[in-house]
Amino acid sequence: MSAERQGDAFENLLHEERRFPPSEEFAANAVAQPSLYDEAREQGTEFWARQARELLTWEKDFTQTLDWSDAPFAKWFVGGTVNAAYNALDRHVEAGLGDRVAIHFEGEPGDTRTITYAELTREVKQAANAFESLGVRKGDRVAVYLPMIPEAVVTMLACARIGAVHSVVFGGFSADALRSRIDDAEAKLVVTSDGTYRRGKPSALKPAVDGALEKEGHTVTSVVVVRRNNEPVEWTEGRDVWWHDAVAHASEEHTAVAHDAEHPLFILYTSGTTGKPKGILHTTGGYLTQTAFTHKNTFDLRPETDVFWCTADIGWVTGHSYVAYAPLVNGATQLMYEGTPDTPHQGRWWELIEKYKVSILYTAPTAIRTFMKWGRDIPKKYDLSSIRVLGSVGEPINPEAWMWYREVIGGGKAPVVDTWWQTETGAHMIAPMPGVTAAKPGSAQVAVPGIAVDVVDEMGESVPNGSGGYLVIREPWPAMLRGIWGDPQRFKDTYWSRFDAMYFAGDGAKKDDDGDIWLLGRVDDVMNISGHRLSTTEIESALVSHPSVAEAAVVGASDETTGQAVVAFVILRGSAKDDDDIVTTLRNHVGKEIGPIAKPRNILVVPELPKTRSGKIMRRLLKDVAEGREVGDATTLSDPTIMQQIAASLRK
Ligand code: 6R9
Repeated sequence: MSAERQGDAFENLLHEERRFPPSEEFAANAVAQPSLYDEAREQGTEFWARQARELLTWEKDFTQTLDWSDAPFAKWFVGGTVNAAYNALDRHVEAGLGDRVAIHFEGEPGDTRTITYAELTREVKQAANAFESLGVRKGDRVAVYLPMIPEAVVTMLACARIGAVHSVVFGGFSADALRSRIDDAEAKLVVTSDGTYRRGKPSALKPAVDGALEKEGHTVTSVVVVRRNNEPVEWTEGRDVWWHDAVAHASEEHTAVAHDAEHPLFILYTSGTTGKPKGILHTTGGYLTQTAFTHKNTFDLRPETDVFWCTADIGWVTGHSYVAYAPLVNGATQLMYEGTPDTPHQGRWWELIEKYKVSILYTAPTAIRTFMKWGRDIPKKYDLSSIRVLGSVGEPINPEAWMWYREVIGGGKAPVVDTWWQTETGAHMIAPMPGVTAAKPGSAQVAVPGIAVDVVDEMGESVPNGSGGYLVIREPWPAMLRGIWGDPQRFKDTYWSRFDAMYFAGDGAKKDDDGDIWLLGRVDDVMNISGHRLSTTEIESALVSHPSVAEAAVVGASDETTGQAVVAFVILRGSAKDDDDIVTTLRNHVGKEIGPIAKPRNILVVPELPKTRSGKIMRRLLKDVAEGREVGDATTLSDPTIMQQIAASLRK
């Protein structure tokens, strides 16, 4: 869909009249004051140099803030050396904060662990020693396939400590998806667990790792396995080692060597418009600076007293930036929860907030809409008065959900900060500052201080207030991706070729009459399901890989709960039978190929697909069908009667 068309659909949002300025008290004491914007404007990149020195402890100071001579490949904080794990851990212990709780962990079955900074530091040092004794060296890649348990954070920080590059693969992805990511990054080590708990039952992870490594030709030499749910697992002697053998017995002494500011920190795969996922590469100094800066300012962080809870899984970028890194770099206390929001009951999250006195909650609109569906009576049963700030991320938050969030969870007074950013941007890029910005329900509003975002038209010209177009970023930023792993050309083509000297985000956006930014969703073929990015092509490839399917087209249709839902149109092979079974079979097939999150909500069997003369599937027409609208202009189809044929077949 073009940005213009999307803009029309969201026209009503621009007439949002409600404003929620911060209370006087909040504004007066806020971490981020209006002067932050002035400083950022006046100081240019030096603003970031100041933040880098203030927020991080450098072993060697940098000599140049930004080297953009090889654009779009940026180098930030040139000449500086820094260790991410030292910044997240050791320095807090050295400063006498060793007894502060770093992580309150709550398992789905209700088991708990309280881990102080001193304890977390010790465990990360042990893990670093264990990984090194398994042959992991600086620059090696480590695949992480773990549930939301503390060992996930320990593993990521242990890699960072050594200078090994972690590649976290979401635990919901299949063995095949894991294997392709292991192969692309040529990972040496995999860290996993026997499994986790899901909806009150043990759920396995290790079998997917075994499946991924079944076929020869991979680069993995060891698999470290955390015991979590005590389910029996298959064991490959010589390759598999238990975490409690390898890590718990390792030495507690480990010196963090500082790495170059541009040393790779991690790779995180995300969906692109083609089937092959992109390995987004982040490096150390700039990433840590901007994640720490935004965590502190967007959320008005008080590390001494706040309890921060970001509900994202570490398999997504939000779980990297705002679980594994920023909260620890800022010395905060955070909650980590393993399970689902409705186990054992639909009030679990609110019970946790009451129990741990969570003061900052950061979650996704899809979760908020689910809670709305369950009803406000459930959260009303709990004491949520500890909540000070509410964050939203992952997709546009509709004004109804925004209002509900503020009223029901935030007691009608906690500021809601809607944060726009991407795997590629590493950290918040557009977000109100809770003590400065008068909030508007549904809008992410303004660029983070020091960040240059704009909305432009087809020609790359900045659009006036009241108009829509494409979201771009005009200046390099510290946490920007440094490339796509192993594919510099794709990096240039995907982000830097649509407009001259601007980063193309792939999102449509509008500026309202005040110049505030409203995000309108993706303009490419990437879908956003419950805040998770999936590419249409990836799911189409999975469908077509089934012997019954001749052709497939996938669209993201708007869905009240998940934002978008996967709707698939398939043409069956002559021999296949069109019945209920085939739909179930294909849904499960996609689940197996990619992961349960990618299972289509609907699969519609059709006789033909709408294609242009050049053979490109016109997904916007299918989207009209999927969303129950009258079908738009179909004149460029090679066969303009196709849409009637499809409609007729669906009425059958
Ligand atoms: C952090 C994250 C990125 C895509 C992005 C956009 C959508 C994220 C949003 C939002 C509207 C927000 N998105 N936050 N849209 N308002 N506050 O989600 O990263 O998984 O890479 O997804 O998500 O479409 O382009 P990632």
